[in-house]
Amino acid sequence: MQGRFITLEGGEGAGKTSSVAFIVDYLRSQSIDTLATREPGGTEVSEAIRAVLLDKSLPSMHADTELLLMFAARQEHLVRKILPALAAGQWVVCDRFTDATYAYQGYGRAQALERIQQLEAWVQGTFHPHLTLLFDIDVELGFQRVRTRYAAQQTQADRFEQEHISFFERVRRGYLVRAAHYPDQFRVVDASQSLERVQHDIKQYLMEFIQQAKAQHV
Ligand code: Z5A
Repeated sequence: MQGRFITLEGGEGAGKTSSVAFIVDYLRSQSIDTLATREPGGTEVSEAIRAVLLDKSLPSMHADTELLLMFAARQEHLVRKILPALAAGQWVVCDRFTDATYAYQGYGRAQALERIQQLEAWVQGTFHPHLTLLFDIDVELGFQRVRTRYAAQQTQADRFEQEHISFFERVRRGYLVRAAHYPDQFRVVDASQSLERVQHDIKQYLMEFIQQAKAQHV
């Protein structure tokens, strides 16, 4: 079977990162060779760019710089890791991808969507995720979860997490607009549910997706 590119998207505390291992385990249980990665990041160079992007001790960055760094990290990630893995027949599960750029830089920071489209076309050509699981959650509930995690892990907010709540409301809306525009790509998961219910829904979507992939392969 050909490789497939699955992305996980959503706002703060939606539970994407918690679900990566579940998804990878499920795909492997179906004998699918699977690779997990994330954005920004995924390669040594892209992780270095991530560190700059999230570093709140740096002076504030121009919105264009942030946008270009996201795509610079993505370029490296695509050519060094994602595309080779897909060419080798692996399925790639990526915690965030270009839909995050539309949601955060486009809707969140009000960067022109046409600009993002231009960069997307430059870096990706016609390459897009085969499936995107959007973890949708009320912004305040997501923040409550993140605050609980800070307390448990004694960590602190990064540069993005310091934004005002209205920023994250715009991000959420942006994701939902994209999900409505691209119904073949997106599956929306109600991330406010218990972890068990969330995993149940993810499994249903994955079963359906694997069946489609197998049917296309025959
Ligand atoms: N960014 C961008 O602006 N543009 C781009 O193009 C890209 C990214 C690619 C880093 O992302 C930042 O980069 C991100 C967007 C920006 N900004 N922020 N903020 P990241 O993915 O590394 O970081 P994150 O999105 O902030 O992760 P997060 O806040 O940790 O969210 P999450 O991964 O969806 O949540 P989680 O860690 O899985 O869960 C949070 C807590 O909730 C944790 O304690 C869990 O145990 C708990 N949890 C999870 N699910 C449940 C359920 N169902 N019930 C109860 N508790 C739960």
